[in-house]
Amino acid sequence: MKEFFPDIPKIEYEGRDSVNPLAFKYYDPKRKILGKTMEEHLPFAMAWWHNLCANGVDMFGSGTIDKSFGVEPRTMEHAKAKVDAGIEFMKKLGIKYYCFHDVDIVPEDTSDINITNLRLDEITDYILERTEGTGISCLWTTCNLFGNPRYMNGAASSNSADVFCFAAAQVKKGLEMAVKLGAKGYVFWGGREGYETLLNTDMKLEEENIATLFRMARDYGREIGFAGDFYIEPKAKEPMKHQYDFDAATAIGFLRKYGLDTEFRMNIEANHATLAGHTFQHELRVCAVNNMIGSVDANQGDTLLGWDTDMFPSNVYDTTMAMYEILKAGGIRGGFNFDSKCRRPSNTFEDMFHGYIVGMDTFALGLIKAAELIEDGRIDRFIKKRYESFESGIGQKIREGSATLEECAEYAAKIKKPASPGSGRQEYLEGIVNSVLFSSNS
Ligand code: XLS
Ligand code: CA
Ligand code: CA
Repeated sequence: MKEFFPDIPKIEYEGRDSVNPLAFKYYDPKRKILGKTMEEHLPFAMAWWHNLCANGVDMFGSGTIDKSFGVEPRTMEHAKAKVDAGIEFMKKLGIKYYCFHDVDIVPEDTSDINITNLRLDEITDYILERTEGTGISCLWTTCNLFGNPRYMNGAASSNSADVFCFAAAQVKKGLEMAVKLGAKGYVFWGGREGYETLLNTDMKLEEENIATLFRMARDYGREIGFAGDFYIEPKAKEPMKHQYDFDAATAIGFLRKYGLDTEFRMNIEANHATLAGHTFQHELRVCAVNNMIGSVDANQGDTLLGWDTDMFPSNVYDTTMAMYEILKAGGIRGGFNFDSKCRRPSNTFEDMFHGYIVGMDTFALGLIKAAELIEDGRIDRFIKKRYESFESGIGQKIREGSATLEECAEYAAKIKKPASPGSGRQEYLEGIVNSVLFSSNS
């Protein structure tokens, strides 16, 4: 078998003092944290699209890295070379999962969907054959319902019923591939499900049609034996000016309205939180309190830029607070898919390894620090004390839902003036986070 990355060895854990660029400093797969190994806490996944397809092209310039893998692009031979390169890449990093859109794994035949589907059958057979015995499998599948010009007005939210049917056909195939590859989930990201102007938009119909596609997918998926989770991946904007799945709270409200909240969860992407004006932690907390944590698209945005930069995560503060939410919610159901790409000038295969190394290490360090914060206990104790007025007396009755408006008013009249609710102590708490982050325990 041809080696695609001959200069890259297997990436091993060497510890925080290592200066070897091709080694993990924090990700030690077998190390136990709060009773589970790091690899159990952090099921990492490779994103087919960024890693094996994207070549650095942007709106102002052409590609900077060659991803032909030595064969003619947009052929089945190329599709297979990508499978082989991807498996070598995952093995070298110890990554057990991958995620893809339908047209990441084969070239789409834009004049006949039947030809595309035959290609998908062929490539998924090949993926199964090549991953057999490797321990590598599919985290989730999804469909590209945004790239082809037919989706210019949306997919499920298109004004055209023909286009809706094409989206449905792709989702059907996407679910069949999820079952065939044993995927844990199926993702809906509504790239074009939004609008540019309300002057031409029937928002009510568009939203109803999106819910209809979700319902069809759930019914068909369950019928063919798909036992995994359906995920919605919220994103506020880009490519559309406004996207219907704006953020986690909006998407959860949407699912509840249409009775889909028991089988759908969220796939939270850090960079999309930034675009919605939220933190990654905020989006995860919204999911946690609604029992909706599904999977994570691991990346980071640049707060100085207003678009989706899909950078490899390197900000330990953010991953610590994200892992804090995930640990407190009982862990991740899906995994951590690196929906991340190297910056355009980082244009070698070695840079792709550096991207994954920094991303995996940043989540590993975030996990270590989040566990330390939980074990430290000061934040939890502070929050418990802060709300203690709801543990007895009138507060307890309010909490249990048995107090009336009159009772609360009578209580207020009796005490005449409330005592101070107490300091929020934000600076003290931020200091605790810093002292844990920069302790030398890791
Ligand atoms: C784009 C999205 C996309 C989804 C899958 O911004 O992140 O890549 O993860 O369609
Ligand atoms: Ca994503
Ligand atoms: Ca993104």
